[in-house]
Formats: sequence, C-alpha cells, structure tokens
Amino acid sequence: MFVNIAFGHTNMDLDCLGSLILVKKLFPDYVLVRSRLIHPAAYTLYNLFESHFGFAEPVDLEGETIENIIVVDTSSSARIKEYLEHIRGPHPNITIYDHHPAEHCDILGARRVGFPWGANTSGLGGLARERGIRLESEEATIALTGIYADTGCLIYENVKPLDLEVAAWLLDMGASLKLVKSFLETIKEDDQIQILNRLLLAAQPSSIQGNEILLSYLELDRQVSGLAAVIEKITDVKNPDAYFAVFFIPKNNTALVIARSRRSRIDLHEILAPYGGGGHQSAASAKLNAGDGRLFYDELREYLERSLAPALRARDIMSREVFSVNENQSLLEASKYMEQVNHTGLPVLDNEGKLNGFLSLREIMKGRKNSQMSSPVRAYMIRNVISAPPGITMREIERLFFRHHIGHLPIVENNALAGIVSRGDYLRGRMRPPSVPAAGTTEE
Ligand SMILES: [Mn+2]
Repeated sequence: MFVNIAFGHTNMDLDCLGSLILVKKLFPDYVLVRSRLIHPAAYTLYNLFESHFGFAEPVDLEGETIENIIVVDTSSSARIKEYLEHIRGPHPNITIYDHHPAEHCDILGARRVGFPWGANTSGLGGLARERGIRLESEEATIALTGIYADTGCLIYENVKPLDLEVAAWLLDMGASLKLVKSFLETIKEDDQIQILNRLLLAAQPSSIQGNEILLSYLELDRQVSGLAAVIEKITDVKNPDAYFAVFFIPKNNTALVIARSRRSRIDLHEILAPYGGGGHQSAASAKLNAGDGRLFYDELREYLERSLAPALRARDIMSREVFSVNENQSLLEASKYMEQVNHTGLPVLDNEGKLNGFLSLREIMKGRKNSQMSSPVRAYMIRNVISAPPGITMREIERLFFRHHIGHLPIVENNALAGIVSRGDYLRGRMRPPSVPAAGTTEE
C-alpha cells in the first residue's frame, strides 16, 4: 500500500534520477514512481541502477490512497499529468522541489521549495548534506551524474557555488567519476555517428552580421533520436558563435531546426520563437511543416541575416583615450611616460600623427641593457606594428592576439590612431552582459 510517493517529470532525465535517489534518502517512507518513458540520455544509468530506486509504475497507483506527493525537477502540471491521472480520491498534499523559475508553477495548492541552483539534484544534495546523511557510492554516482548533466559538467552559466559544493560532497561519498563520464556519453547509436559524419561535411561556416555562424541542411528518411547530442558535438569541434542545423524529412514534410549558441547576444529562444520553437538562450529547437526543405533553409538563412544581433567589434570595446609616444622622443622620456600612464606598451606616432610602431616594456629593457636610454624611440620600437580597422570583430581580434603574441591592438581609421584594444578591453567585452547595449554600435 502506497501512502507517500515521489516522482519527477515525464520522460525523466538524469537530473530527475539524481534528485529521486536523494529523495529516497531524505524521505525513506516515500515510494518512487518512474515515468512511462525515460529520456534517452538517462537510459544507460537507469538500466544499470534500476534496483537502487525500487521504482513503481504509474499504473500501480490505481486504487491506492495517496496522502503525500513529492515532485522533483518540474513545477508544470502538464509534465506530471501521466502520474496524476492514475490518482483518485481526496487531494494529496504536494511538495515540489524544483530549480526551474517559480513563475512557471501551475500545480495548484502545492508547497514549493525553489532551488536557484544549476541542477535540481544539487538542491536535494544540499539538504542531505545538511542532515548528515551518508550515501552509498552508487547513490553518490547517480546524484553526481544528475548535477553534471544539468550544468554541462559545472561549466554552464547557471552554475552556482552550491552545485560545486554538493559535487565535492558526492565525490567524498565515493561517487565514481569514471562511471559519471560514461553515463554522460551522448553519442551511442550508429545513426548518430552516421549523421555526425555527414554534418561535419555539410556544415557551412558563414559570417552573418559579423557573427561566425555554422549552418547545415540535411534530408533524413525518418526521424532519428539523439540529434541534439550530435549538434552539440559539432558545436564543440567547430566552435562557431552559433550553429543552426536544419533537418528535413520529405516523407512527412517535417522540418526540424536545432540550434546552439555560444554567445549571450545570440538568444536562440527569441530567434526561434517565430517558428513556434523555443528552449533556452543557448539551446533551442523548432519543428514545423514545410513544403520544400531547401526553400525553408534559404528562408531561415535570410531571416538570420535580418534578425541576428551584430557581433561586437573593436569600436564597441576599444579605449578611445589613447596614450602614445612620439618616435623622436628618447627611450628614457618614453619609459617615464609609460610608468606615469601605467601602461606596459604604447603606440608610436610620427610627427604627422601616423601610427609608425609600437613600444613595449620589452624594448625599453633592451635599451636599458645597452645603456641607450637617450636613443630615440624609433631606434628600438617594433616597426611591423599590427593594427586593425574599427570594424574588426571580437573573433578577429582574438586571432590577431593569438597569432602575433600581442596584448595591444591599435585601431586605425583614416590613417589616424582611433583607439586601442588591450587584453583587458577584450575580456571586458567578452564578459559584457547582453542586456547592456554595446556603446557606439553602428552600421555594417
Ligand atoms: Mn533539471
């Protein structure tokens, strides 16, 4: 006889399983109920550890009098419908433990414990740790897999200090990183590998509004599961600002768009909304009817040209107040000035104000070693100075920094020095939240 039950959302995933194994430790008198279907990403772990959960099936709830329900990893009534439709009789008490935004909660009369953490499992793990609960290494492994799955191995922007703390605690409880890694392996099917190979050839890089966008079009003879995992692998390998993969199944005129973004300015949830799609800023998809797959692909491309936010460029991030030295100044004067303005390198201008070289501490050291501090700057400056126009994108700046081992990039417009991009300017640009409009962003 069940009185108290606990379950996650429909199609339960690794974070659900991680949460539920901890519910079992925190509330031992609750019976766990599995969803009818299990998310493909969670299959392997589920198969191996099924006995640790002792799951009941939703149909087992028929005829039982349920008093208390714990719901994990969702606050949406649609996502727990498959359990509730088997429960009759008086209304049970419902407690929700969920890390999704509270505004999406439509489970009426429920008590909700919200977790602002990257993984729901971290919230329940935090409670278990507080209560001094000890875990078997298998349980710790299940929970750690849940945290890694929902936080991209603790690297997504949703990660909070508690996710790392609970992960550390689970490792301490004997979680096996080797097993966690194998459970997170997303490419398992031959179908996936075939499509991965085809997409590596088909994916076309192109510049849209200065963003490096990867686009691909592929026709499939039937629906294949696990496509999102393939798209993620390709995004990892090719490292674009965003990837839009279009699949078309001619048999039923279905077009599927799967997109991944690596830049907070490219909000996929917003971009795919007109196609009836959605998801998150960094991962979204859309499924729709299209008469002609190729035509749809071309239209999507045109739509992206119109709707993608322009890439950040040098003019958006450069320091406009540029300190410089004249090539006829002495090294001593230049070094004092450098110290005064607290810079490790400065552009060198000729008498006409034209950028003619670059002087860094390294060159000054050389002059000092040779006791040549009264020599003119032009004798020691770097002559092949790398400079760029204000329209250069962040990606191109990154490449120049890397290729030429430089930390300062003078920006030249109409033969005059217009600004300079330092490593600090570049990093501040990368960390700039998308809500703050880029100052001075203009045409192009
Ligand atoms: Mn989750």
